[in-house]
Order: sequence, then C-alpha cells, then structure tokens
Amino acid sequence: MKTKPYVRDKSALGYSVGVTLDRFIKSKQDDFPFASGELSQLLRDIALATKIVNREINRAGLSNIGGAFGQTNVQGEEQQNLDVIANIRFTRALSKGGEVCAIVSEEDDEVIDLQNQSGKYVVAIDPLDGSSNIDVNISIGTIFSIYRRVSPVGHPIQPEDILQKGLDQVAAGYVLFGSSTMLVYTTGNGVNGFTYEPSLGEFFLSHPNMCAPKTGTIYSINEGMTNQMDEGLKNYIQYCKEKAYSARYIGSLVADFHRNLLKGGIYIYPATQNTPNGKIRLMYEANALAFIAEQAGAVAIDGTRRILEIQPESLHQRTPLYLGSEEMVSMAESFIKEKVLNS
Ligand code: AHM
Ligand code: MG
Repeated sequence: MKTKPYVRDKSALGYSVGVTLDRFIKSKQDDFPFASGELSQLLRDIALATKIVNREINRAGLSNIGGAFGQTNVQGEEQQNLDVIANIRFTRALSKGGEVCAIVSEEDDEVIDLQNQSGKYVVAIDPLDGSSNIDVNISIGTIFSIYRRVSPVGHPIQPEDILQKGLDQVAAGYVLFGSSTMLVYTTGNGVNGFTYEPSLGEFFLSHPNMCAPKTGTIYSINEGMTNQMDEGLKNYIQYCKEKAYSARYIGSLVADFHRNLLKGGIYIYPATQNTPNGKIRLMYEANALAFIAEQAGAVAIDGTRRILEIQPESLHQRTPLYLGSEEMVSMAESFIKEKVLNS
C-alpha cells in the first residue's frame, strides 16, 4: 500500500532531531558486548560528570578557579585547578556507580583501586586534556577508554586488568569543551556525537554515524619542534607545504582531532630528539582516539605500528602519534619509512 503523502515515513526521521544521549544509549544497549546495562550506566555516569565539569569550566573565568594549582602531576607538569576539579568529578562519578573496579587517570600516579571487586570495568581517563589552554579560554577536552576486566569478578584487580591493549577497549569517547560542548563516543559500532544544550541540561544527538574523510588538507603539528624531528617527518611537513595544506594546531588534542575528523586532516605528535617517545599518553589519550578514529574510518599509528596493537607496559607510557585521515597518515608513514630505508 502506498503511504499517504501527508504521512511521513518514520524511518526518514532517523536520529536527526531530539534524541537525547540517554535515550540513544538505551536504544543501543543490545549492541554492546555483554549487554547487561552496566556499560550503559557507566556511560551515563561519565555524561553526568561531564555536565558538572562543563559547568565548572564555564565559570572558570568568573570564579577565579582557573590557573595553576601549585602541584605537579606525575609527568612533572603543573596541575591546573580545573584539572584537579575534573579529576575529582570524574573519579567520584565512576566510583559511585559500582560498575568500575579501577581507574587510571593522567592526574594520579598509581591505579585507583576502587576496592569494588564486583565492578566489571576499568576506565582510563584524561579528565582535562590541553591543560596549557585552560587559563586562556581555548578549547580543552576529556578523553576516556573503557575496558572489561580480565580477571574474574569477585577477586582483587590484577595488572592484566589494567595494562590492556587498545584493541581490547569496549568503549571510548571524548568530550570537547569548545564553542559548544560535545560528547563523542563509540562502543565499536560506529561513532556518534552529541551536543550539549545547557538550558535543557541534555546532550542531543547531533552527529550520527560520524565518518572521517579519506583525505584532507589540514596538518596539525607543533612546528616549533621541527629542528628536533627526523628527516622523514621534516620531508613530510615540507610536502604538506608544497601542497599548500592548512596548518592548524590548537595544542588541545581533542580539539585538533575533532576538527580533523570532521574536515579531513592529520594530527602528529612525533618522537623528537628530546622526547624519543613523543608526548601523548598511550593509555588515556592515544588509545581512545585511535579506537574512535578507526571506527570512523580514519587511522592511528605511532609512525610504524597501529596504536591499538601496542601492549602498554606502564600506566603513563607515552607514544608518538599520527592520527587522522587514512590517506594522509599513510603518506606520512611512507615519508618516515623512506627515511628509515635511506639512512
Ligand atoms: P596535557 O595532557 O598536559 O594537556 O598534554 C597533552 C597536550 C595535547 O592535548 C596537545 O596536543 C599537546 O599536549 C600539545 O603539546 P605541545 O604544547 O608540546 O605542542
Ligand atoms: Mg592530557
């Protein structure tokens, strides 16, 4: 039977308007591996903490809570007030829910063992990334990875529960605190982005099924480090210039990644003479974005290896990172390889 012209086909509405994050998570619950509702609840806990952190960030300039806190974190960097606040908000939200047994955070030297032996999940999180941008009202972000514990529930957590490869992630996401606040996540079935509507206090699906362009014309790297880079990478940057690509570098990984995911581009934080392992942390920065990138059709390598296949050996391990549109990363890789072959 032909549909009456004034009756709109429900499927045409898709998820385009008015789908809240909460409703979306619920509708997708059966797609999750081991669907029991706990991962859904965990994602909701993260979303709630995000709203709280978002409120703090928006007040930062007014309430004098921006600025250095006077402590240093495990990487020897000065912690900002909001880093500390975000860390507290996220760890508290993750502790209260009961789904998580352990947390790895950029702001904590050791694993946070929640002494919750019935918790099935391990979360690795950078509560507020782009810390040098906090004070100056530039976009910052949160990055998280979710793993299922490997050891049996009901027992103390083990090292193998924590040091899992990126391939083992069951979900990962980021929050971009930019001109609007967005939460983007994957559970291994594509990537979806939600934009926060502050007056309603809700995230709404705004970017369903995000797909990265195969190539692009944006390269994002701190070119101030050029003298310390390998010849192959220098040659690739020269190639980008010859192609008249646009250089765009915010210094906030989430913001640079998000822009390049939508528009097509490559983010690079390389190994340098001073930092042979690069700067980006494998467990709570690179892995989550690599999972999202691959789910959206982009790629992430450390120069030669797929990020998701790297076995982490320590909590705060760093990795060089080449992240973004498939053809651009592949071109950068061939420049690096050529140098390796020629040297
Ligand atoms: P952070 O975790 O201390 O914020 O450092 C990570 C950030 C990334 O967001 C960003 O891409 C990079 O550091 C910028 O570093 P640099 O200032 O060396 O270019
Ligand atoms: Mg960080």
